[in-house]
Amino acid sequence: MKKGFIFDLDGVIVDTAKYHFLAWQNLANSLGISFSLAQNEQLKGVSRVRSLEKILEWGDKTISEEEFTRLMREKNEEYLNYISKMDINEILPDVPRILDNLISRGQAIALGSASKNARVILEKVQLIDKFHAIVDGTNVSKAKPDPEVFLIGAQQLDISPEHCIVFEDSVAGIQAANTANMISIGIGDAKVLHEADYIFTNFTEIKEEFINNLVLA
Ligand code: B16
Ligand code: MG
Repeated sequence: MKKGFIFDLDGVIVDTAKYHFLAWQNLANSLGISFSLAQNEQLKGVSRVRSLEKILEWGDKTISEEEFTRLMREKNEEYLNYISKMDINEILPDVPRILDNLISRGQAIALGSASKNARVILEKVQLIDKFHAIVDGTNVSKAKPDPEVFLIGAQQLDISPEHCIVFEDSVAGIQAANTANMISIGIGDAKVLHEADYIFTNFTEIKEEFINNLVLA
């Protein structure tokens, strides 16, 4: 049976959290706010606007609307500078194996990401042609845990939500998939992603038999 497989981007296909960290840390420090790796973890899957709002809350800082817009632009410019140096070596282990396996079985594949930079990242790592639909931060009005991004993905693939499977690394993303009535697969720490239907540390743990069962279910 044809199923819809929807992949998150950051933390699932590539690890861009390290680049977000460098750029957010620079921005926070310029405002006299400290920014830790643990705080960066809390920004995974969170939109750009909400991320800056959270950093300002942590630093107990208020800024004008103009400065907010300027800081967001500068952060994104620095982030894009790191992205411009990405190549296929940054694809997380076994992602191509899973994508190629699904493609060879005629399955439908979509991206469901909060990032407004998703297309440029997929182009840099040369995976853009593997996706039948790309839904990203430029297409949605409601952020995860709202299911909008995955529901639009299902719609674009022309597959009903209950026949879709989502791979996600963030708690908000798992909640979004569950609310959308899709099968949720957490990629990462089982303690953090315990709301997922299935959890794997990374794609190397996902065997062909598991994919078979998802396709045939
Ligand atoms: P951008 P995902 C999310 O991507 C990231 O996890 C999150 O840290 C980031 O703030 C958000 O995209 C927006 O990214 O600034 O590039 O628009 O995990 O949903 O693929
Ligand atoms: Mg993610």
